[in-house]
Amino acid sequence: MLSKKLEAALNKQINEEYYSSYIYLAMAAYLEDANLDGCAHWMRMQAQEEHLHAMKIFDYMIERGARVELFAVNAPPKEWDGAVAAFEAALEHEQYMTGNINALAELAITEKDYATNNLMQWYVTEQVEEESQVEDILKKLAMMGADGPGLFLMDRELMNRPVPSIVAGGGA
Ligand code: OFO
Repeated sequence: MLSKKLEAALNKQINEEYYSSYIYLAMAAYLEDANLDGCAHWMRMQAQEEHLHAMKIFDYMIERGARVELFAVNAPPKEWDGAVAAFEAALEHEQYMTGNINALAELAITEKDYATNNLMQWYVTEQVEEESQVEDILKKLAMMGADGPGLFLMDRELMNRPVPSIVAGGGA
């Protein structure tokens, strides 16, 4: 059984993951509108990945006999000041998510729930990858130039992002 505190915190995190999915979908819509199909594709894939992050917690809670509760998802912003600003906002968002995950891992340890801590360690590793991926895109954009040919090339590269999947206990 999960403690009531952890149950509430995990339910909140499911909502945070859905908000993440929503904000990336909003960025995809914004970038589609700017004719940056590759950047938009990358954001769509990220939105799908966040859905998988939410479902991994959902499935874990069911397995532990906890009660999943779904809350309303806040509306994300609609506009950013260009592709670089959208990726900067993505990085900022991932840093915020890392803070949430760290707090959950800490709570699991305080509650002596080592299985939940183990699950959270998966997310801790995942967050390192998530932040690093966006940082990498931002560095490349800074190197190649964030408008004109640089952005055009980056847009083509980002089109190659594969559809995410999470295998049991594994990564996305
Ligand atoms: Fe992008 O983060 Fe989920 O957890």
